[in-house]
Amino acid sequence: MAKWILILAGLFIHSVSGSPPNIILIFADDLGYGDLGCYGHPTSHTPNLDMMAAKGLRFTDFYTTGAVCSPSRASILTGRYQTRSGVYPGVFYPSSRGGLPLSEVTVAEVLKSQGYETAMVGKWHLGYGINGTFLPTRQGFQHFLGVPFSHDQGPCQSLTCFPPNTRCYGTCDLGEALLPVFMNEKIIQQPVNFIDLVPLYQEFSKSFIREAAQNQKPFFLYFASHHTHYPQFASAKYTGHSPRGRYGDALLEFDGSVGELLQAVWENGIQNNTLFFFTSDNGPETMRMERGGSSGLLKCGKSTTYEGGMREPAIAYWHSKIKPGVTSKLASVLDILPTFASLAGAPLPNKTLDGYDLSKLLLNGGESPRNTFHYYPPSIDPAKGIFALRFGKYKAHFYTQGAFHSETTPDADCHITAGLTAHDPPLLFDLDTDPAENYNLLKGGRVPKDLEPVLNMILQERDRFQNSMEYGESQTNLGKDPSLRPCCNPECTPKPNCCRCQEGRSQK
Ligand code: CSN
Ligand code: MG
Repeated sequence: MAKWILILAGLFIHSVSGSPPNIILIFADDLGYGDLGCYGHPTSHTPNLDMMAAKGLRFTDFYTTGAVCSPSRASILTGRYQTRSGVYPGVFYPSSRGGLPLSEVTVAEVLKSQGYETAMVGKWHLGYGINGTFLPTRQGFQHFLGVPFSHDQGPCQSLTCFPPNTRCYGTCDLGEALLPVFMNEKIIQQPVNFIDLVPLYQEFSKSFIREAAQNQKPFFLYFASHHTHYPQFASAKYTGHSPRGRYGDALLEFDGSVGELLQAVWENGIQNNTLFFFTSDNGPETMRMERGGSSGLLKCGKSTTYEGGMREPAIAYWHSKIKPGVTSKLASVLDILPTFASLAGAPLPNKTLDGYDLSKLLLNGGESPRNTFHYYPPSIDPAKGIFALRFGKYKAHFYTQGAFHSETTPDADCHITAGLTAHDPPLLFDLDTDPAENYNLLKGGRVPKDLEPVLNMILQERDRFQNSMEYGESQTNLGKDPSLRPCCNPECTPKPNCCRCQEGRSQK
């Protein structure tokens, strides 16, 4: 009798407080601020993301922490700057010894401990290591289907572009390993067949959603797309269908996969209890010219600390919960873990976090607790620290540097020839009136009287932040070991060409 009362009371409390929401976190790769239809691109077709933007909350001032992949991915999963986890400088390679340290607590671990079913699909890029030490399955994801690094980190000949046997666009010579597809910790295909890859991801994602819904288990799906990173590819359904060319086709396939996730949620009747969050890991590779992405009106792109490198499109969509709107409140990938933890009623990890709980901003149109954002370059050097600081509407650049990834547009500040330059006083921009960072408010290093108080606060915040930062040991500098490159036939020779398998069977 007492037992039944307890169970009934438990059910009642559960229904009053609402069950924890399902969360689908969609992360694009190298997709810029200007690449989506809903962010103003004239020839991108992104109807599903545009629908999410129209019916959800679209962010205008959302930042990623890295102008390249691995650091952004470390931050979105841990709620911490990449300096703390040691995911710097640069990115991981297939033969890197390091990875996101297992001592870090990921949002998947936070949600799993609350009873969530957790899965990851797509690009990991947070290390592989000896015997797969750093795979997603070791970081809180119960299921993983995907590639552990970037798809340009395999030799070009492993890329099956469309139509088959066509040369991939550009140079594709980062070749280290034939690209493997992992199911959990096992290689099921090597090299990747790009034409079938996204359909494979979709099947996996849909059955994960269906099973969790049928078992009435809350779930967390981290959908980390390879699109729209170079070299662009798309399955037959999408190839040749975008007026924007090959980049547009890749984007079309990405948007189509978002549409299928939406459809799966609707089909399972869980739309009132499922949050979709979309953003991208870093700005566009403008050096790919018309085959690269676009940062829209923002300055420069990937690998720079200008806005185009780190300000990203972002959309929060939750049918019947989040009111449609646009927010210019500051937000970041750092805020994902605290926000998701709050929505799930999960305790925060016992770690120094750099993110804020944005659940009030999402659900009640409330304020954002964030008023600052700190910009680290890809080549983090503790002696220099942050390159730039966002303070309210102002942005100060203490260092600027162009980059190879931001070549070819007419703005010479973006190019590799624009070497590392220190600015004292900093360059100062008002991003509300000048989001393109065209007009330095401290021209010729002169500080107008009315800007002195702002500049002082900025310098104080910089010092406070730099003094409080605890740098973890660099994980990307632990060296490389070619024997770590994933191979489905571990004993075969000569590598990497002998590493060929299909569904676990070796291919001769
Ligand atoms: S990234 O792109 O993974 O999206 O950051 O595929 O910075 O040396 C970046 N890099 C390979 C890449 C190398 C990538 C680098
Ligand atoms: Mg990237």
